[in-house]
Amino acid sequence: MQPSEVWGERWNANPNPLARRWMETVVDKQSMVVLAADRYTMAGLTELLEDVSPHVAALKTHVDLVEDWTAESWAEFCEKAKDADMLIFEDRKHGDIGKIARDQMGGVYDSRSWADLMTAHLISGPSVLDGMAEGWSNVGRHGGVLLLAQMSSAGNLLEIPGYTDAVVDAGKEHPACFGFIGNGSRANELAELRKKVGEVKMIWTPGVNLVTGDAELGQRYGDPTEAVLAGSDGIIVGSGIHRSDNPTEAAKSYADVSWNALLQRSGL
Ligand code: S5P
Repeated sequence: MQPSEVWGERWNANPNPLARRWMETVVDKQSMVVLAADRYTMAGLTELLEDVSPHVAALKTHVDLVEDWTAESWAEFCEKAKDADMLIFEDRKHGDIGKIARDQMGGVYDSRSWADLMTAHLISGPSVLDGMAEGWSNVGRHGGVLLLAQMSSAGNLLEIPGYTDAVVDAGKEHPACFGFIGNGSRANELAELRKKVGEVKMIWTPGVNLVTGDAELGQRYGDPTEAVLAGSDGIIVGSGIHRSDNPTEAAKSYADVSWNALLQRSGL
């Protein structure tokens, strides 16, 4: 199958190379799964990646969760993910002023050198997007920012009226914005977000699990099929895969549900 068949105008009209890369990988792997690789050791992460990589289209990391992190082991891990055709997405949730966000992409972890995508809150204003674009450009790379427009956790303050709209308005116009994080646990709110975002920018959704409902420490889960039908372009799945007794099978199940939902959404 070709990306244009599955994504239609979303593919044909999209000028952003990272967005096109994502849409292509989804079709190649028949999976919209963004793996939230929330494990705490390099061995645990590497084992997970090896178990699931055929069914996962992007790798989301929290680099500061890793207890035995070294620059060498991380470089090797990222290389494995790239070889398996995954975009690497550091879920840093930047939120400082532009110049500090830019410089926080250097430092010990040097995320600007290995992450293709990164999250940010827009709480400090649009300079965070300019700063992050500079961060990548300082090492000769282009990356994309996913702005948090909604969150999956109960009681989050992004729900205060007006906030999501302001984030979408700023992100839609900014070339460094790859897309938005939407809340996968509330399909109706996600559908509203999709209307505001339009067709060009991506929406990726955490808070999805085959077992729905309230979870640990305020996390909420919705059904991945409903999330995709409501407009999600990538389902972020963590414990549903990495805490499963059989991560390979779990990853395949999430890949299948997401792919079937995408085909249904596209009328195929
Ligand atoms: O609103 C959010 C935004 C994010 S990026 N809610 C989230 O849960 N996330 C991230 O998605 C979170 O940091 C974690 O890495 C992942 C969800 O993991 P799970 O185990 O609950 O599926």
